[in-house]
Amino acid sequence: MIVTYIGLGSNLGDSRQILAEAVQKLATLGEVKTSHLYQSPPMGPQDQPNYLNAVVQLTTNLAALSLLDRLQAFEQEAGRVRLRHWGERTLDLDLLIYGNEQIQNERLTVPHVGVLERDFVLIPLLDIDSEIQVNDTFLKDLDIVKQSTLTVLDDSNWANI
Ligand code: A4P
Ligand code: MG
Repeated sequence: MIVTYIGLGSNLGDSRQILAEAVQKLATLGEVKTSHLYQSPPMGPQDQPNYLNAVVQLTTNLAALSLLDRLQAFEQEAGRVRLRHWGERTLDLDLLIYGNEQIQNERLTVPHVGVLERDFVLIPLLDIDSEIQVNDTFLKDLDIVKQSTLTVLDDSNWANI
């Protein structure tokens, strides 16, 4: 079994519902743990709504590319349309971390390029594992974590799992 982390984001449609459904779909692939749910200002074009973001820890025996296939299928099922780079979307599922593996091929870069730079990824990752490291860096020690612009939306069991 491999411990993986998936980043969830949405800023179109009923984002809260869309993310809760995504967690339930991820739970069909293995054991899941969820972060809190956050609201974050958009990275990229500013003329788009705020995002809801969360991270799920998924322990699974799926191979990385098979997992990516499932994530992309879940995005499509959520009616994903991709309008522009870093632009609005109903559901974005990014494979952030796959065990300790470094993966580099035409479909997949893992750890995900944004992990160390995005507070909306780092803060929820730290909810799940406060000692988590990527490339020998303790995520809790990064400056961006201390200057976060995120708002926690809910401390309860938002994904209903
Ligand atoms: N791909 C490569 N590596 C990975 C990986 N680790 N996980 C490839 C998932 N996919 C990976 O993905 C394009 C291709 O990346 C896929 O075909 C896959 O083979 P995509 O989902 O179509 O596009 P994308 O990369 O998600 O879009 P884009 O526009 O590059 O954006 P990002 O980097 O995902 O960022 N602001 C806030 N506050 N919160 C957000 O969640 N998200 C974005 C999107 C922008 N601003 C945001 C947020
Ligand atoms: Mg993506």
